[in-house]
Amino acid sequence: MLARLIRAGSVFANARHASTKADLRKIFSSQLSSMFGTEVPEYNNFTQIVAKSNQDFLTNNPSAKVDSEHRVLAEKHGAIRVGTANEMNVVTRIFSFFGMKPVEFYDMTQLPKGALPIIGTAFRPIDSSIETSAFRMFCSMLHPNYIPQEVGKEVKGELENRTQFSDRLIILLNLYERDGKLDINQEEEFIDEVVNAFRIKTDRPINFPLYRKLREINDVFSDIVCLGININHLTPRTYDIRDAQQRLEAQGIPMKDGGIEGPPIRDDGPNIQLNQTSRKAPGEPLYVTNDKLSPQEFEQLKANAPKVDLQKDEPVADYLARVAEALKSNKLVVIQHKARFGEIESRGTALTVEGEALYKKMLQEKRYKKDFPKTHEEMFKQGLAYYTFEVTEKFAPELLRASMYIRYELSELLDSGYIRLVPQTYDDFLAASAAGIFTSNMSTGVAGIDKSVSTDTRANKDLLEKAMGTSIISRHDLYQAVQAESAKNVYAILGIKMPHAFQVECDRAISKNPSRLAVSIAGLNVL
Ligand code: OOG
Ligand code: NI
Repeated sequence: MLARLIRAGSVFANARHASTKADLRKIFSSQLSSMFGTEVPEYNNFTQIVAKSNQDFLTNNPSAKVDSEHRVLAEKHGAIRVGTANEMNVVTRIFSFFGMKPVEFYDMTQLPKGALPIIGTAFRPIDSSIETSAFRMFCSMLHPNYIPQEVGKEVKGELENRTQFSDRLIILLNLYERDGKLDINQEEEFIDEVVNAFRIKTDRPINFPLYRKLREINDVFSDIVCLGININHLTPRTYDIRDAQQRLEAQGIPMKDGGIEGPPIRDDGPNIQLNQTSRKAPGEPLYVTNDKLSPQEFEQLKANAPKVDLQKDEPVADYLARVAEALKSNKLVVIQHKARFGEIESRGTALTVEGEALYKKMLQEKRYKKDFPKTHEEMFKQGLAYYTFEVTEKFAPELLRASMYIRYELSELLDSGYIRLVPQTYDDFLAASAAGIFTSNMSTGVAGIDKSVSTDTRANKDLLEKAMGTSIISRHDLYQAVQAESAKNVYAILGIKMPHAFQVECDRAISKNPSRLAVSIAGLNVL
């Protein structure tokens, strides 16, 4: 309802032409939130607690040196899991409508701990419209190699025959790709169709024998195959993730084991990259059956179906055996499916390739907190993190005079106070954290994936790119291009020339900027 008011009121009403990508993302994100809040009622309480933490942070830290308020308070990411290359292809095209492009490859099959049968990427804005709406979507695809042979035929049959997208959605998508836009009514309709496609499909009985085999291997597996595409979390961004976590716990919300994922949080220096944690999935009712029930039979049986609850720390095989037992005397049983949860995150500064290497090394040597540079100036001068630059109020006639003879380095301009640093926010994800989040709701005693069928990361990335019909963008190319453009810009504003080698370096970074290169999908220019 709220989303409809927003649409009717501000954004759409004034838009004579197709809306901007940022507008579309705002609407999409807000409609997904209301849908998710209706399906997972705990989510509303969860987001209110997080919002209060953010408000109090802003009251206590009015000059907080993080992203602008509108960005942090409105920002969210979602996650979906798809079952086939075809589905991956369609979601890639859907996200492109919202100006969200695949950035970075996350290979969960190759993780040393808690490997999962999935490979993924994150769809996000790759141009400056990220400042207006940074909505992102982590999307993972089931890796076909890991479908166990004994259920191979059944799983493939299930996946190939299912329809996750309505005919209307596909028609509108084709129309958009043909014309490069939709009209306002079609945009609205398209967003409704996409939100519907991302609802959980718990309104029909699930085939228990298949569900059982898959869940015993891994919950992610049974979720993808048996429940279809669904938003499994929608993560608000926090200013202070530890404060938000404490408040959630104080309200009796059970948080995941293993604490906050990502780099250790520092009180005496800028935080880097990404920190995340999540609540344990509340578990939602799922109807299972061994039979083929007609819709009428299903409706009749629903009211009296017994519920079999998962006990604390109960091995999944035992739990599912109890369900199988209950199914001997009942055609329909309600079980607990633990997939959807609540996550929170806080975002720090993006590190360069060198910065990431140094961070990793120091982390291994257990001296990151002590020894990693603690100011933005140092991080910048050592080339460890990405920045943009702003010209300060300092008056520059002497700079202009001297610049006839001297070409100033960026660090000299910084030292003399002509420019200031603005850290670039880390807009991506971390594979190890993603795995930590993925596994946090895993049942006790799952079998894990069969490593003997694994292929290397390059082959896995190729597989995902082929499915998507487009290549995955490197996060470093994006951050580097943004930094280089900003550097050129401050020299232009100050009216001075760049050192030659630095100019060449900047031009090279800018020419590699993927947001300027058309990403081609199915032969069409969709940027
Ligand atoms: C989790 C996907 C990873 C994150 O924030 O790292 C993710 C999942 O699908 O369970 O969203
Ligand atoms: Ni997430």
